[in-house]
Amino acid sequence: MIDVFNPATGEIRRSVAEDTPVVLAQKFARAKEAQKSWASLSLQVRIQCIEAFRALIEAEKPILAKVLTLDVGKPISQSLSEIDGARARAAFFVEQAPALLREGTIRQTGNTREVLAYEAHGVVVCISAWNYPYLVAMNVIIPALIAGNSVIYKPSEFALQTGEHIASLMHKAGVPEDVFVLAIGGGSVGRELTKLAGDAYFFTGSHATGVAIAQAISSRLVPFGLELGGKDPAYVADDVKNLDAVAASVADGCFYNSGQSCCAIERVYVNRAVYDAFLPLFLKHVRSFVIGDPFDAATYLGPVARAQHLDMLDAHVADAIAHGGRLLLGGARIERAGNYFEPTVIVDLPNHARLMQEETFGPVKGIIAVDSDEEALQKMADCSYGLTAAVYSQDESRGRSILNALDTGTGYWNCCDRVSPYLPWSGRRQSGHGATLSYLGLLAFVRPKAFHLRRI
Ligand code: TXE
Repeated sequence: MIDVFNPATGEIRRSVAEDTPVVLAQKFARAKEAQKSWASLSLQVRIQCIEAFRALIEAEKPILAKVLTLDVGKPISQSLSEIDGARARAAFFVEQAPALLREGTIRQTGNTREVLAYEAHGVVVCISAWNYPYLVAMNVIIPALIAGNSVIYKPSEFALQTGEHIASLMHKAGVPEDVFVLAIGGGSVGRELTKLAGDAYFFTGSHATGVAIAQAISSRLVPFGLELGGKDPAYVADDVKNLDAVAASVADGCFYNSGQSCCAIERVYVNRAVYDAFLPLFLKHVRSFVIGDPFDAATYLGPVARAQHLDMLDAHVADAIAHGGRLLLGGARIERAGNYFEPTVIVDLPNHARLMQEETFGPVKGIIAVDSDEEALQKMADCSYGLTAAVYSQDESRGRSILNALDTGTGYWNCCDRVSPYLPWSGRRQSGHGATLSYLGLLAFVRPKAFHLRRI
């Protein structure tokens, strides 16, 4: 059994039985069988189901947002925004699929026609996460279904009711129950899914679990995608003009969703020439964030989703201070029901402190002053993750020269913490393997088939 909590109150909402290995094997067998008929439908019919799913999400948005906030403690305004974002991602794949997946003659040479076609993998296993349950799921399940795969979808145990809603709306939209199958449970159910003969695996979660999944399936040589953590840096150069606007952007990038975003700004470097002016502006914006009941429309900072996460936040604060860090704001749990932690800002800490190296994934941030772009680059690169990096500067070439030198899948100039379905979303080093979104994120769910057709 797994207990489902309300992160804002700490109360248990319900206890849910996890799928047993036998149940999972039966679900898998049904998905394998059903995939053949799903793939034999026309692309247009599959797209129509996704369009119907999008319409249902819009129609049921208020209740879906309420459940999302109940599941993970996300402020209701951010839950509504996430659902809108999920619809936009699905719309991207609907728009792009017909042209991208169409069979085509690549070349006619002599009397031989060279043709490229795409085929579905078969059964795609999607093991998903709790921080953006809709967005993270859409990256995988929408392109997988459009491409003709069946999907076994295991939502995070911390976003279970949201996962149940996604499944029920998908079935209501016309995707057969055996084509989109919900697997219920936590890590042990995820582990069990890696033992089944999935034809492709797509995972979002921690680096450690991503490695465990890749190792578990590696002997089967099936394609897999891993969207893991990040330790995303932001650098404020000495030539920025509107320092207050930059401070507001960096503060939002740090604390949106209580910092529980893989592309949240995790660490901040500020050129010493503007450091003394930046800090009070940054603190002003952080202090303006409303902390409270996630169902209050004014709330910007709710609880963190998982109670055990508070221990890690405490540990990162303690380590930073033990290394000489100076606490400017917050630093402790908030004395109230639920998993609340004060928005916390620590300065004067070394770059090797845990807060500047390990994924904190919460409302605790470190800021370090640097004397040059070279020092900023050196400190930003000193990390085992490679998801995103941001540079704030008036000069695009100055920003690009730093971003080009950093080994990350995404670079931001004068912005941060944003994902576009039109651009690939990829992590390097400990941040992941493969790409979702963009045309790459659609082709990840098919296999190419080359035909050499000669008329004789
Ligand atoms: O991840 P887990 P959690 C990072 C972030 C966060 C940390 C832990 O730093 O603090 O990961 O989050 C399933 N085989 N990100 O605990 O444990 C599990 O049931 C197969 C960043 O959520 O990796 C859940 O469905 N599956 C990330 C999913 O894996 C297993 C978003 C993720 O769980 C499994 C989320 C196993 N051995 C967390 N163990 C991002 N990129 O945004 C667990 N699972």
